[in-house]
Amino acid sequence: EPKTIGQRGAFIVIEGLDRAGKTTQARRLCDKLYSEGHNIKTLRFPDRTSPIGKMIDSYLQSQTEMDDHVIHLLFSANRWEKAKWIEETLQRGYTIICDRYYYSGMVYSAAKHNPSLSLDWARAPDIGLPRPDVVVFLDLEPEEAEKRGGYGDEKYEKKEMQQRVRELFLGLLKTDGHEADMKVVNAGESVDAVGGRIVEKVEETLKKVAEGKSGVGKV
Ligand code: 2DT
Repeated sequence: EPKTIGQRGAFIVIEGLDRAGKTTQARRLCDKLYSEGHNIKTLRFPDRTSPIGKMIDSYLQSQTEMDDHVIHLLFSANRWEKAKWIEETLQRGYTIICDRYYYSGMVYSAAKHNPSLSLDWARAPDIGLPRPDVVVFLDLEPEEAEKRGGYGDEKYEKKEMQQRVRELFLGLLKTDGHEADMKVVNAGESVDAVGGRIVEKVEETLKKVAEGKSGVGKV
């Protein structure tokens, strides 16, 4: 019998740097929770399938140029397209495992050093989105990422950019927003070890949600 009947699901976000293993770990977590009887849905941002997602994809592949603010707002709009679905799906008892969310939105845009695009400016359009119950940040040193075969060809996959993104992610932990609640996991270890750490963080959260101690909040 599914564990989640009559109870809302948990909203779990996996964040991190390129090459940190987010996609692999999200899939593993999905399999594990599913085998334990949870109802699961997965999600990833950017969701490149919608019309806005296709514009984002074209930008990331350097086929379209866009002002930094414009692409930022498209990434945010791409989340708003899914906001209602996220809320309804959680209420229906599904736990959602989401690969990237607005934390990536804030830090990748702020990492561009555009003087009119601060971290605060970057956060604003995401205010009001469903707030995750837990965010696991997979941290990886850029040197380690390079050892894993280097970066791909997309827009942000350059060493200096990744370095700034990492500093900004780690900086979020020291702010007074709830971004500071991210759980950091060292992604430099083996797939199994990292997976085990993620499960620890997630189980704590599932317990809180089951006990009604984690409200469905807003960003
Ligand atoms: P993937 O490689 O995970 O598909 O990400 N990004 C992502 C942003 O700049 N802003 C956002 O809001 C999100 C969700 C991170 C593609 C790239 O898009 C970046 C890497």
